[in-house]
Amino acid sequence: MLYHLLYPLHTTFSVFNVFRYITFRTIYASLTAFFICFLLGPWMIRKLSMMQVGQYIRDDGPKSHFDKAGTPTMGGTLIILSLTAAILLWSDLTNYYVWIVLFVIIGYGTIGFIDDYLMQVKKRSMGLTVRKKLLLQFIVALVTGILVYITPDFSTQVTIPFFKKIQPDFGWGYIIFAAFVIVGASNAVNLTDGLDGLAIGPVIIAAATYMIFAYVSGHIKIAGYLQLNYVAGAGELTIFCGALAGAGLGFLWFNAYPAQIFMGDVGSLSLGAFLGTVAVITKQEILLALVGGLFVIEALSVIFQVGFFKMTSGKRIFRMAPLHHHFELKGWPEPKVIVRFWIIAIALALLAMSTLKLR
Ligand code: 57M
Repeated sequence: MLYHLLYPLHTTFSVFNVFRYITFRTIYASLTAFFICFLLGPWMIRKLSMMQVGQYIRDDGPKSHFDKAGTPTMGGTLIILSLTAAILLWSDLTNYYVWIVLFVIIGYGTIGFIDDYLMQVKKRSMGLTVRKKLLLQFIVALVTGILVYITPDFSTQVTIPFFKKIQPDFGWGYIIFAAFVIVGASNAVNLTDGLDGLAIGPVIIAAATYMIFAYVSGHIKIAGYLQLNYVAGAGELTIFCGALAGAGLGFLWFNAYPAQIFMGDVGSLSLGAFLGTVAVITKQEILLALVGGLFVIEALSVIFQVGFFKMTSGKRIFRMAPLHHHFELKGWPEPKVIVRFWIIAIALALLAMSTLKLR
């Protein structure tokens, strides 16, 4: 809105020219989202506590989690609110991709909200059934895939990291591929969200990384120079990624160990889906496995553990899956697991960024 209200004034006051720049608007969107989250956080925590929206803790998990019972959850609503407000203020609302990403966040936020809400109503640690949750996730993801596919000039070729000459064209199959990227990312972030700040830290790191990729792929000259797919309009997602990083930092303030609030499925499902969608639009779909490598490691630990558990009728590879529980049960203090996992996430994001040159 600020962009639409203030930029036209640049013909009279040249200072408003600054609103034209994506970089300027990204910084302010990020600060706006941060401050909304930071300032509303205490109010939200009080409100959720008053409404008794507290976490139920499974009794088969690590014992160190038992005293987390009652921590207010559904803090993801605050992230979504601050992110949306920052986007409405600072981005170009005529941009089609901005609306696609908003649709994804609100769609997945609603699925997560229903899940969290049912958990509260049923007063136990399970909300929607896995099957229903997956079905809803696929419906929103397929609609998103179609919306992207029908965008004029959107390429259905898939970028393979480190190999610029190999770009398989998926044709209409791209819709299904995009849906898998979005659903996979959403669930991987959800599985990671099991220790204080463990999910939001790598989400901030991934958002900051895609902020660079969105800028580059939406800039015809830089994309050409780096021999990346140019996606007209994708530059506006730089602002979105910056706002997510800002909102994430604001949330981390309260979610840092020992957490005063959890994000809930409303947060984890929507943030994961956000990353998947941005990866699709910026044409860095497969690179997400590296940018969000920590989420992939956590998801793989569950796949292997559950597979092995079923095949061997009860034997385990890890002490407990997802992987963060394994290290907790080995005796690592929670903050140590969290910070070490963040370090891995940063290293993987740097590796992913090197593909800008190493191709
Ligand atoms: C949800 N939810 C957290 C919080 C957060 C297939 C199976 C591996 C699935 C998996 C699962 O259900 N994962 C998804 C994980 C929960 O956090 C809530 O959920 C939201 C995210 N969706 O925002 O609202 C708990 O995590 C802790 N937490 C924090 N700080 C945070 O900032 O400490 C969360 C956020 C919270 C809190 O304790 O209550 C969760 O872990 O439940 N299932 C599992 O993860 C279970 N694993 C399992 O059963 N593994 C088995 C294999 C054979 C399937 C095994 O390895 O033996 C574990 N989860 C728990 N206890 N809680 C096992 C035991």
